[in-house]
Order: sequence, then C-alpha cells, then structure tokens
Amino acid sequence: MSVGRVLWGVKSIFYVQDRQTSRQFKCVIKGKVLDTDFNIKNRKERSPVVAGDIVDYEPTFTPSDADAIGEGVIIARQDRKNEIKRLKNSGRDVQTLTANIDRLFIIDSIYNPPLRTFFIDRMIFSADVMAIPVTIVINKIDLLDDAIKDFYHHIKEVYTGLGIDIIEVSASTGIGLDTLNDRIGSQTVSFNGHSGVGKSSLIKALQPQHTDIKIGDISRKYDRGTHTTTFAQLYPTSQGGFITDTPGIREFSVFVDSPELVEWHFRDFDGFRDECHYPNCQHIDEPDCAVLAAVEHGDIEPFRYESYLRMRETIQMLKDSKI
Ligand SMILES: Nc1nc2c(ncn2[C@@H]2O[C@H](COP(=O)(O)OP(=O)(O)O)[C@@H](O)[C@H]2O)c(=O)[nH]1
Ligand SMILES: [Mg+2]
Ligand SMILES: [Zn+2]
Repeated sequence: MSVGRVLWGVKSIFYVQDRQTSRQFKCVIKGKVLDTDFNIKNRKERSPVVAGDIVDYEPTFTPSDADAIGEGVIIARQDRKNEIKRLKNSGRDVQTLTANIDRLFIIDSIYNPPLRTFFIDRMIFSADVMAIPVTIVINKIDLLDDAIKDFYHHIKEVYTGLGIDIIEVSASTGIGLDTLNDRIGSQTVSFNGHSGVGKSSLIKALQPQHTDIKIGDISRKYDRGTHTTTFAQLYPTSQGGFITDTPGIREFSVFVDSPELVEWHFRDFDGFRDECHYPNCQHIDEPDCAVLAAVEHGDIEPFRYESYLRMRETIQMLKDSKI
C-alpha cells in the first residue's frame, strides 16, 4: 500500500502524487469505500475525493521511465484536516474544492477585475470557521494609480487593523513575489480568488517549472453535459509543498449551522458585543447595541458590517431552505 496526495481529478479519475517518490499515478477508485458523510440539508456531494486529499492507493502499473505516469487504485481517503466547500448549481449541490491546506491565500487584484471586499470578507469568514490561517494577496499592484489609491489604502488599513496579513504583489513586474514565496514556504496552500485576478500568473511566476499553466484562461473544466464543473488543481512547489489553484468561487461558500453564529467570526465586533444590552444581540435593530453604535462612530468599518448582514442573510436562507 502507498500513500499519496491527489493533485487533481475529474469524475472518477484522480492523479495522485506519491508521498515518498513524488511519482504520479493515474488512479481509479475502488468500490464504495469513499462515501462522503457531508451533506447540508440533503445536498449530497458527488465527488468523494478532491484535490488535496491524502489517499491510500495501490499502484497497478509502475513505468520504468521515472517521469512517466503510472496507474493505480485508490483504496481509502484519509481523514481531512480541513476542507473548502461551496454551494453550486444555484445551491442544489455542494462541492468540496480542496482539502488539507495549511494556509489560505485570498487573491484579489487592484484593477481589472476590481477589488471586491465582500469576496475577501466571505473568505476570511470561511477560513475563520475552519481555523485556517489566511493571507490576503493584492495582485496587479503595478496598476495602482491615483484614481484608486485612496480607496485602496483605506481597504488595506481595514484589514491590517483586523490583524490580517496582507501582501502586495505583481505577477507582471515581480514586486512582492519574494515575500509571497517566503509566506508559502514548504506548506500546502490554496489560492482562492475570482477568475482574472492572476492566480495562474502568480503560480507560474513563483514556480516556473510548471510550463503547462495557461494564463488568461479559465480553470480546468469538465463538461458533464448540462453542468460545467470546475476543479481545483495542486501544483507541486520546488520547496516540497503545493499551491492549489482553485476555480473562482462565485457561489456561496460559507457554512455555519445558524445565523446567530455568524457574528462570532467577525473579530471586529470583539470588544463591542459585550457592551450590547442584550446578551444574544444580533446587532441588527436591537436597542442599545454597541456594535451598531461602533459602526455609526466609525469604530467598525461600515463595509465589514454590510458583509456581516449579507452573510447572516444567506445563512438564514440556507436554514429556511430558500436556497
Ligand atoms: N497588469 C497586470 N496584469 C496581470 C498581473 N497578473 C496577471 N495579470 C493579467 O491578468 C489576466 C488574468 O490572469 P490569470 O493568471 O489567468 O488569472 P486567473 O484567472 O486568476 O488565473 C491575464 O491577462 C494576465 O496577464 C499583474 O500583476 N499585473
Ligand atoms: Mg487561472
Ligand atoms: Zn449588538
């Protein structure tokens, strides 16, 4: 029996990199050993194995050429340390994008596409729920001009104030890439961001041995007739870790059981929520709410509060089975 990490996979074929030899094996799955236990209100997950999973597998063919891809059979999936999930197909299905990551890099760009704080907030929230450390990476810093400078610096101040690590980079000019590389180290990390922010460009700039990465192209897609599904892919790094290129998450990816739990993951509310009149205050329209007062006085950033309301609303709809 061998152990390896799933680099990427479609339907029932998964490419596994052996933990010891780093050789790749194209694997199928054996039987029903791999049924998932996860479901949200009966949304079943289709794929039992995702990019990032650590699996036990049995090689069935090992080519003599060390660079050639072998063949094997996945026997079992090892327990996940964490996982990044999203709803898809308008909330009908749940998909795990990737598993077992050491740090989540939220990738956004200064311009084209523009910075989207709601996306950043959603990812910070998801990572906090999963207890995964995050770094915000602002790419295309070469495009920072006077028109957006003030807006950008304000945003940067807000996240820095929250104690979140933020790195400015440019895949085009190379600015900040050393810092980013240091932060990645030999870990297994995930790059999450909308299409076009420069995830592929950054991976290529950091790990130029991956000559097959396509820039300006949408992520690897698999057409299943009516649904087009996008998959994450792990790229081995020269430091012995992996960078995961995940598809842009347009659909919701935050899961907590009830709307009342959302506020706990807004660390900006710490120091205020204890001052609210009601101990179970949800900071919406309750009297003597210290969080609302802090938003009014500018002690809590209004766009963060707005994100809180939007996420809470989504969790409520999920609970009420409206999505
Ligand atoms: N100006 C500028 N353009 C960039 C930078 N990084 C990527 N791009 C461009 O942004 C577009 C999308 O990049 P890509 O890596 O495919 O984004 P992905 O969809 O997130 O993987 C391409 O046209 C890149 O050339 C950057 O640092 N500066
Ligand atoms: Mg890409
Ligand atoms: Zn309150």
